[in-house]
Amino acid sequence: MSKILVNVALPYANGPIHLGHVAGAYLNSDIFVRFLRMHGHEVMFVSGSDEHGTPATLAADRLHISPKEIADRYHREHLESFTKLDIIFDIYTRTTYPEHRETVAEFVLDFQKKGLLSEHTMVSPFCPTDNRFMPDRYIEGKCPNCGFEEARGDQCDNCGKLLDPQELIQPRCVLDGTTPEFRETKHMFFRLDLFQDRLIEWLEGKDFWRHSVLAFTRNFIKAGLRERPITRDIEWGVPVPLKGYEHKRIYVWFEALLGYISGARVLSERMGKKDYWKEFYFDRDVKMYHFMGKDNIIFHTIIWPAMLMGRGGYNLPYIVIANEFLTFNGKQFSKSRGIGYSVDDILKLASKDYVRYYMSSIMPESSDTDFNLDDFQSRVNGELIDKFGNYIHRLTSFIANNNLKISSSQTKPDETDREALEFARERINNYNSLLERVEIKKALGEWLELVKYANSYFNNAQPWRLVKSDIDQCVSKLYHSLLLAQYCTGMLYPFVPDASARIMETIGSGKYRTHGFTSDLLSQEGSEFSPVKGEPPFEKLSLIKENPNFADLRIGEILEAREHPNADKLYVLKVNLGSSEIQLVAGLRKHYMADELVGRKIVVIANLKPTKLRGEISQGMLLAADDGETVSLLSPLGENLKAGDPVRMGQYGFNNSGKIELEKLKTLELRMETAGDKVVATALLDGKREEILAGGSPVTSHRPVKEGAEIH
Ligand code: B3M
Ligand code: ZN
Repeated sequence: MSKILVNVALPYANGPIHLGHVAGAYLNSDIFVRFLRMHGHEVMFVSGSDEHGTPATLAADRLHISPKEIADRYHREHLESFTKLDIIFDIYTRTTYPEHRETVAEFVLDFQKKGLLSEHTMVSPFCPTDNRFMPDRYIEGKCPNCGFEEARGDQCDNCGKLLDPQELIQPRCVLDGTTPEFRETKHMFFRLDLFQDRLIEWLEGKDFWRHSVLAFTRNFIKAGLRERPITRDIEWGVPVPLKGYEHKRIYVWFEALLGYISGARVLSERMGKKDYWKEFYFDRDVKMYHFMGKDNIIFHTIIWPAMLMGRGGYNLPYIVIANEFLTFNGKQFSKSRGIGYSVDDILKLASKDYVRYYMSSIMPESSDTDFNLDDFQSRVNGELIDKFGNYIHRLTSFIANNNLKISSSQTKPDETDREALEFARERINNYNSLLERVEIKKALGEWLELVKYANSYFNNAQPWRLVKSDIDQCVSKLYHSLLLAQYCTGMLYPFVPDASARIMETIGSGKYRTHGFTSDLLSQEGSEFSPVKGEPPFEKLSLIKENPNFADLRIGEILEAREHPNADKLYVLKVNLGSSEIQLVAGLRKHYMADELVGRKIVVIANLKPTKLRGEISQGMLLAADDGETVSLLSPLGENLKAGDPVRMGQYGFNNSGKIELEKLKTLELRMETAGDKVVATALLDGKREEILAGGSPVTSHRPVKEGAEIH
């Protein structure tokens, strides 16, 4: 038993938490922490909101509100989203806390005293339109390294290279498109160059890290470490405690890292043990784990340890664990680009247990992995429910239906039972050593192996026969089946805590009743069972429900638009539906020029019975919003959408392939509604408003229309 510090990257409080974040750092760290606590370790689990920096100001500038409002809103929402997923930190701190400013000031002043800071004049982008210096992130352009067109002034999202805005080819201001001037300004620099040798030496003991993290870090250092500016010409941020820097702020990364320390301090104060955090940072036996997505590696493997070395006396990270990316249809999750699900969106479709289970099973540990609704449904139904849930249900109902009392004192293990216990012991030992190395996916694989084994143990034992022929033998087999159930449930706990607690109640585990999930998995102490008969522990996951209107909504791409020969309000459109092309007649001539239509992605009802409109055949219908003044086509967000992709209404999709009459659609009530900061398309289904979703993201209109606008 030891003290372990688990720090998870502080997400920017600038937009909703999505499944990409969850898979990147938050779910795996929560699983790890639950696992550690199960083994009796004293863990401090820290994360929080990274509130400063241009991610927050950019979001604020776009919405015309203050960065503080953005940060307040998303801090609250993030904490709610994590809580809803049973991701529970000991402290979810904020970088706007006074304790954080104090910590930052202490570090900066100490670095200055030690000669670890130096002042230089640098050239920064200055926007002549706004008459101010622009943060690096406000400048975009072409990446000099990989040619990506939308590289940001601080880093290229495509190849990961850290950049200076001057390095961008054809830089432009993201707010108004102006080409920035580059002007001189003074800044304080951190002497990262002084740490080159010490970092190399420190990394020598780190061969147990994931290869990708270590190799990336070593290459970065090999290229030579340079001093890095740690101040910025902005207003929103942590003040710089140095003379002449009253109007500047600390660079967001430099202070956000210190959020781990200030968060631990805030937690200690809240616990009434002011110096508790020091035990974690100064006691040499404590291991410090860091979790993050792969785009945060360099900050945690180079800058952060250098800062701790510079300050002196602090523990250095024990391990830095960076996951790869979760993708959605092959693209990186991004709420702002409309790719994938936010936590709140996915929880409308599936329970937290199912989300945690599926995300664990596809955790992007060694390569990017793809999130897919159909895979989600089949893993949960096939593994968690059919294999595990059914096992528990068959076992407990059999015992209850036959009124059996199961007691360990009555059991006489035979060869098969000893084999079963040995098999379980091996699985659990593997599971333990995998989770110690934070190998989530493989550890879950060990669980699944044991679940399958338990099923065949139970089937082979045939208790329904023994109950008639040999009751002692029957009870003994059931006892061992319950023991296997207890092992499986205990192993599942870090992944799916809520359901595991319920199932421990169902099997009536005495061990669980006294220890909860805090005792060694293999210990059989207290393993008596009083199972209760109940409902099956899980309900089948059905992500896609039949839409009661039977409308098959799809993404269409307009290939051609020509004027209807016999009607001056109508166009005849040729629309690509992926696997087919159809012709549509649409009354859009008053609202769109033909060339505005061509190439546009739209939402189409693709399964209408064809009709003729003034002599031209129409094989479907497109959706447009009309608020009385503006008519706008619905426009699915997300550049990754392809023609033919299904469009869902909440979790309602289309499973059937029949054609429907126009008449049938009379019941489909569609309307534009406000959701967050957007006006999005919705449908009324089973008495509830459901968002119309393409690729998991809401469908909007490309011209602004008012809330309440009807959709035709
Ligand atoms: N906020 C980056 C991110 O959210 C950054 C992490 C800070 S950890 C100190 O991806
Ligand atoms: Zn690049």
